[in-house]
Amino acid sequence: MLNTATKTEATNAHEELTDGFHLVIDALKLNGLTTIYGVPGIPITDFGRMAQAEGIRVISFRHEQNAGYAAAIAGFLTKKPGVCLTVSAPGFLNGLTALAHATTNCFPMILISGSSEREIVDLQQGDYEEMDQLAIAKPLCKAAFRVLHAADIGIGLARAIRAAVSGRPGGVYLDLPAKLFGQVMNAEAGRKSLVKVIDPAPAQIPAPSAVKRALDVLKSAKRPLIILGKGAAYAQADDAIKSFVEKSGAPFLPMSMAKGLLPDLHPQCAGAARSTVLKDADVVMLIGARLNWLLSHGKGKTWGEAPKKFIQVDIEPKEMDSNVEIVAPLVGDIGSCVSALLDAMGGNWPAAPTDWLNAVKAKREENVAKMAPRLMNNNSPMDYHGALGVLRTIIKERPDAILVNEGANTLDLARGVIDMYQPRKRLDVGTWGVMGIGMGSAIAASIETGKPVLAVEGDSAFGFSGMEIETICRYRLPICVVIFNNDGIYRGTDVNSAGSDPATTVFVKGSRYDKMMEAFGGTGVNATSPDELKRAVNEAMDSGKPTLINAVIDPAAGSESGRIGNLNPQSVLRKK
Ligand SMILES: Cc1ncc(C[n+]2csc(CCOP(=O)(O)OP(=O)(O)O)c2C)c(N)n1
Ligand SMILES: [Mg+2]
Repeated sequence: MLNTATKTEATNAHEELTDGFHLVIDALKLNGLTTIYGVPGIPITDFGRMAQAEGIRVISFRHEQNAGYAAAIAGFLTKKPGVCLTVSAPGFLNGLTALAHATTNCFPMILISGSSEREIVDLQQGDYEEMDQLAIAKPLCKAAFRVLHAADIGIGLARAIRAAVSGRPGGVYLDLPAKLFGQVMNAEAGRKSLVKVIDPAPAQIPAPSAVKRALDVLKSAKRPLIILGKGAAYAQADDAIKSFVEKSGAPFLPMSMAKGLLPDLHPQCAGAARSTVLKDADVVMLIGARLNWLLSHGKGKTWGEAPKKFIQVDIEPKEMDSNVEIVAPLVGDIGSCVSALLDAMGGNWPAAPTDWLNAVKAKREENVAKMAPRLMNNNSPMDYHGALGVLRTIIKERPDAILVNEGANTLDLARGVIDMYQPRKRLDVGTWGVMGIGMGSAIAASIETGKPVLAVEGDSAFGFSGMEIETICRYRLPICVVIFNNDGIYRGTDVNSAGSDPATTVFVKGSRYDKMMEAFGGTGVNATSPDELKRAVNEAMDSGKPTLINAVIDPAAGSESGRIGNLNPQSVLRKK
């Protein structure tokens, strides 16, 4: 509904007017976009105030990049575009990394940035925060639009929403020049100009022949494997996916953010036998997962010698054959595809071959048994396994909590150790392995779901968004941040052999990140053993109070680049 109370009096006695500010607000509300993540300033300060006054939740951050990451993950969690709001040039650029991240990860997001005077920008006459933002945004997002007339705000936002969520979701840039906000027009005409987007992400039904082809290949498998990607988690087709996986009887492997779609302790889960199933499977069905670097492009050593057939379920036809031949492409939205597969499987789908299931089970049990004692150590200072063993139990006891996770060792080891039990509860660095998503993701997860959040952060990773702990305290969010403090990036033991400057990967030794939290009125705890860590996290999760725990980790415990050290370039020349 348009808020008529705020409309200016007409010069023409009876005409009721509205303006750009209110049309943007009304257009957002009409489309159910009721949360904005951003940083205020010219030309959007008043817009933020007015939006707040009219019932939109405006979460004000300390840096646009974190607001952007919040919007991106809000899109993943809700299937509605997360909205990030920034000022022009520098604010816009700060938000752009997150927009590109959203696009890369297929999260729907709209970056709305105020921009400077078009006439001055286009003649490059040096306006306040002058920049041709639309041109810069274009290559980094799915679509980019600029609105010049108040009467086009409705259609502009409609285009942005549809572009963000339809087909393969992604980031959209919406450029709103300063002058637009102050433009006035007849209120009734304004009301009529708004567009409520109908069916913004239409179902894309797969062809029955493609469904049959996929099932024929799956049925022919001696060693089938299903890989679930975060596209499958995004789809919110949880029940259908679970039924399909169970009916197929095949082992499944969840990618990082698909963990919990089916519980990690499900008898078919092959998470703890990853290398075995990738090497030995003969038919691999990808559901909302891409054959990018995270899956070694579907070829090479990781995938072993055994010939493989790939089935791929994805909404984007261009994804097929991106790296290897896909013998059964199934193009459509994940929900429709999985339902169609289930229907076409009928009532007597054959069980998966027992020798394969037994082989996977044996490997899984062997790996779990190997890991178990390491997770129970109570060493001080802690190693990763001792600390993660505690957090693993805490998530088991609190399966509806959301886990945010970033770092190198802190990420790779937590992903392997902490089992997830429910869909969309694990939020992490995504396709790029980007550091900095931590506090933005934690804040959005809390705001969007109302659930408690546990953020497990490397000390380096945390530094990218650390100032947002003030935001967490300001909004009193039930977020517990645990910093795995090993004095540096990967390890805290590096030495610079050539001079007095510290090595590039080390930080101040013995830092007390918990004291930062106390500065903003939150709870800070220094934990030096798994027992202390356990007590502190449980207290934080029980109280719901913003808490930061400095978990002291042995600086020698980690390894270079965590699990992906092999991606570091090597030269035949000796390392200096
Ligand atoms: C935006 C960005 N900058 C830099 C990197 C490179 N990088 C990868 S992991 C990492 C930090 C790892 O250290 P930490 O978070 O302390 O985790 P640890 O391995 O020490 O547990 C960095 C800087 C990145 N991935 N993303
Ligand atoms: Mg570290």
